[in-house]
Amino acid sequence: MSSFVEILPQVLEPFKGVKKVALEEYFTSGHRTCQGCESALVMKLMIKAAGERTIVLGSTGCMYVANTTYYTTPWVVPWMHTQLGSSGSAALGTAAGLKVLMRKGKMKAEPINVIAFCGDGGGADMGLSAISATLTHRDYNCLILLYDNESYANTDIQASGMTPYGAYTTFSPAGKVKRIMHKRWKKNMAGMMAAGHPECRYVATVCASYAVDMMNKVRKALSIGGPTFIHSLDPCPKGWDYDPMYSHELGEMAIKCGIFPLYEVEDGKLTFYGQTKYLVEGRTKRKPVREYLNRQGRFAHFLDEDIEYFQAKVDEMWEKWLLPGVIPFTNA
Ligand SMILES: Cc1ncc(C[n+]2csc(CCOP(=O)(O)OP(=O)(O)O)c2C)c(N)n1
Ligand code: SF4
Ligand SMILES: [Mg+2]
Repeated sequence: MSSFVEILPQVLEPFKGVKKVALEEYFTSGHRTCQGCESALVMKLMIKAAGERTIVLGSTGCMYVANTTYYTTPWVVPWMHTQLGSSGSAALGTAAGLKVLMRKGKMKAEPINVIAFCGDGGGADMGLSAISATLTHRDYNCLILLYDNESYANTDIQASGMTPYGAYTTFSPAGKVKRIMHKRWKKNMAGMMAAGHPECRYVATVCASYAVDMMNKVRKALSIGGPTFIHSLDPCPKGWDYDPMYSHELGEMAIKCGIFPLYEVEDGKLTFYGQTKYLVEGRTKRKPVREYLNRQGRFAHFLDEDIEYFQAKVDEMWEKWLLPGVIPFTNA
């Protein structure tokens, strides 16, 4: 009989306030992301939350290319690039590989976090099937973090399945004949992962504008173990076309307008948190989406009717969905 003892995930207690956040940095200088890049902040906070016993894998995109330009890297932990659609496979394969090496006594048996990140193009479009498959394998401890800058940013801002309705991208430029080129409502990625993967014990949405909350969701996902999934909304000055100093504020506005609800689903139980919880409980009111859209050049071509359409769709998410912003069904 094997004497191998199953390695349980390390329990990472939540940071109790900003003053208690770890000081160590594992994503440091040496990258070339744009000024104000929120996705780079997500990387920094994600690995700060996870700590040094972590392997990071990442699919092609800004967080690969701009972070590991020839012979430089900001990563202080082991890091590997994986193909654009492969964050799910890389996460599962690495977690499985570690497990086998430990079982065979070829490396010290200890909890090691495995995090694979992907962009919205790589994760919500191209790599969706691999992520879905990974979330069905309960025996392997890995976290998939989708950083959503709402375009294929690295190749110069093409529309993805996560690009908001009407946004200007290089694939959907506003023209004289057609003002709105991109008419799809954004995919509901976290809701889809939570609703469709009974073996996945934890799904959360985060925004780095609420940094401590964001880090604590990463810590919780890693502590729960098994395959877990986090979706982060990341303002991108280049693709969204605004002054880089407003990244933080735009993240907050996306939440306060109700465009991106913050929630977690743990073992099938849904909890709204942060500003979204206040909205759900009626303690605050949703800000008009106009205030958010008008701050970004990618919506500069919007007329009043476009803003009204956008507002009506967000209202629908809140007023008609079975669970506000999460489950897009209505009771018959
Ligand atoms: C299979 C494949 N198709 C296309 C590309 C070209 N490519 C490299 S990065 C990228 C954009 C990825 O977008 P996303 O995943 O959203 O990450 P972001 O660049 O926005 O950070 C594309 C299309 C590629 N590397 N591999
Ligand atoms: S294009 Fe956007 S996501 Fe890419 S490095 Fe610049 S700010 Fe970050
Ligand atoms: Mg992207």
